[in-house]
Amino acid sequence: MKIALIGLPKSGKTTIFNALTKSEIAVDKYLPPADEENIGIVTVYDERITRLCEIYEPKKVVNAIIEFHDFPGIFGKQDEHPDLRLMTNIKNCEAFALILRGFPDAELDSLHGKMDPVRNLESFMDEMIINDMVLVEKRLEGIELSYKRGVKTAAIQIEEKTLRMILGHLQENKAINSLELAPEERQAIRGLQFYSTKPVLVLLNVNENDINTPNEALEKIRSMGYLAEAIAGSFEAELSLLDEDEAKLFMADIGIENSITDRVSMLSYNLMGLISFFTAGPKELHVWTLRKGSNAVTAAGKIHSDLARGFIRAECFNFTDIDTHGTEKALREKGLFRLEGKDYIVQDGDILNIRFNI
Ligand SMILES: Nc1nc2c(ncn2[C@@H]2O[C@H](COP(=O)(O)OP(=O)(O)OP(=O)(O)O)[C@@H](O)[C@H]2O)c(=O)[nH]1
Ligand SMILES: [Mg+2]
Repeated sequence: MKIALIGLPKSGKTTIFNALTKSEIAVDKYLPPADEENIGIVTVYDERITRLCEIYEPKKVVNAIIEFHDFPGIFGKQDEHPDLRLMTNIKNCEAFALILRGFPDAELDSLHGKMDPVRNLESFMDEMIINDMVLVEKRLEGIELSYKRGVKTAAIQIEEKTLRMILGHLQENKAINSLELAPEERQAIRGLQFYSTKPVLVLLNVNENDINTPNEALEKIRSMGYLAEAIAGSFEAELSLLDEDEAKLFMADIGIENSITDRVSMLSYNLMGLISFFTAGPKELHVWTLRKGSNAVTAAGKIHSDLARGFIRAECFNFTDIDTHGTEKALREKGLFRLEGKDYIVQDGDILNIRFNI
């Protein structure tokens, strides 16, 4: 999964990227925006892995990962030419973590505008929506041209209808992700890359002494329907360079239990409606990521397309059962070792063994 860290200039994106990925990329108030995005890969922590390793003693563990892409502050600068390559890279990410400045700094106020997280969020979303509108309008012009040339297939007509509906929605200043689209409409626009289709996690970057005080802006942002959390960016970046025990002491001081990486990973899973399932054996324990509500065939397809194609059934039990009873043998004896068909909805923590035939 790729998550783009984006936001207005100097909101603390790189600081938070450093904290998330234990990197030490230079941050400075006066640095011009970088030319490139920074990329870092983190392992998604799952406490169930330790227990599963005790039970299966696998030779190898394959964890779920998240790729964080830290983009320079290229938004909020309508006067300049946008860097199209960076904008495309942003759209190639599956979700956005939008970093808002929530720490006071008089110099940054005068250089980049007053600290006002709610307004910054609104202007940021406006910019996403305007960019999407431009894209829709360009594509509609292209479709008009095709019509003039006599190309008027059913597919292109569905696309036009869908785009007009999207345009109306955007003109009401609403993000595309709040619009219900039928599968064929979704299919019709799959070639176009929008901003406002992406799920957005809002991270309000505050000073460490503000992390536990009620934050009006954060509450307001949540009431607007966003998944939002306050993060003490600079403090977390310093913590990420300490060893784990030392970091824990400082975290306890301000009442944080989990590392920033674990918290943001968990929020990202919630944001995108993701769950984990496992395949487990003496050779390998593998954590797989799946959209909540997916069936056993979709899960099988995550492992290999052959498993989805030749799916017969899934041998299945949940982590909580093997955690309690210790062995697969005990689960069979207790009747907790299930055989599930194609339509079985995979649950978080399921351990699956796909039977297939091709
Ligand atoms: N006081 C305080 N300063 C911060 C915090 N987070 C970032 N800063 C400072 O804000 C400035 C900008 O931080 P960066 O992380 O480079 O911000 P950015 O969003 O990556 O900046 P661009 O990529 O240039 O848009 C630096 O001087 C940081 O030290 C914070 O939580 N508190
Ligand atoms: Mg940066």
